[in-house]
Amino acid sequence: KVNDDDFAYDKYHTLADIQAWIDLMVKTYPTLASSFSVGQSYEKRDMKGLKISSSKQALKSDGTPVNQKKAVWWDGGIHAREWISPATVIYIAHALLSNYSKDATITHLVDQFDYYILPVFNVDGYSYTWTKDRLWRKTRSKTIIPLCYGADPNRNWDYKWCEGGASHDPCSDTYCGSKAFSEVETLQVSQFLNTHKDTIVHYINFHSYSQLWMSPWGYTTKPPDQFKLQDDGSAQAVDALGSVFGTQYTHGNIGATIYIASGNTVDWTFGTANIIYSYAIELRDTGEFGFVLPEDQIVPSGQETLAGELALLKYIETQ
Ligand code: ING
Ligand code: ZN
Repeated sequence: KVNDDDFAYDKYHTLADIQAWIDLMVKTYPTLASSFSVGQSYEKRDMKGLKISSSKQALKSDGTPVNQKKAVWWDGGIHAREWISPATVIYIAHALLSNYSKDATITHLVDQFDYYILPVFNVDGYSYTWTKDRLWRKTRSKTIIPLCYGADPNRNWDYKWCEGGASHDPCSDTYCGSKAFSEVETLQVSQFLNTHKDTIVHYINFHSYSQLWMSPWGYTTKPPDQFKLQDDGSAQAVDALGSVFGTQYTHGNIGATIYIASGNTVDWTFGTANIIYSYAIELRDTGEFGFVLPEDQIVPSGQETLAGELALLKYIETQ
């Protein structure tokens, strides 16, 4: 169903509506869902997340219980104008909740992992795209240039910070910030991840657009030693995704697949937090509509991305 639970999954929503949706999920699925916060943004908005966790014990392949459940992190909306990313994250989160104990694969994967979901990472920028500038990308912090605002939250992380494919110019859309973690949003997400790094094994940073399923590194065109392990998962995901509507995604390491971009999110989650299955996904489309993807593509994007992610989760579970 598309408009289950008093929320239109086929429409784009304001930050206030998305935060109310989190509360609605907690109310509707109290045994599975809870909310959490990673802190407040520069403009004091809550960076509110949804945690999905079943009370069922996770089991190893030999049937014995695991000591600590492994966890997954998804975030959308790190770049404000990429509206399909929060919408897709919301769709797949709701699919896990509404199909638990109905669909065998989803029930199993919800029992095997805990899920930390931040639908809108860049809350200030996202609000700004609704009220002032639909194509805003960065955060909304003040810089040393009076007329230029914000840093790129996907160039602000403390791993090879601002070495290449990033700018020291505060007026640039890829401004890396005044220092690594100058932005309170990236700092707080990194602190949350540090606190949970013993359990989080899989991270997805959702962007749009270009239809790419990528893994580190972004700071270099060279792939890391664990690349085959990571990219075999991407291949599984892209195959399953394409089998839904035939949408073609490309997979590979960021630097060789799109361009070099240092100080990005998943280089840090992999290189510093040691989350091996760290991915950056560029959702629909390939440029026809770009960031302004029509609403009639939200549910199809959700359906195919869900299929891709379920295949990847099954792969990660067996590694
Ligand atoms: N593209 C991404 C960007 O930040 C990317 C590509 C993803 C680079 C992950 C590095 C790591 O430029 C968009 N459209 O934001
Ligand atoms: Zn982006």
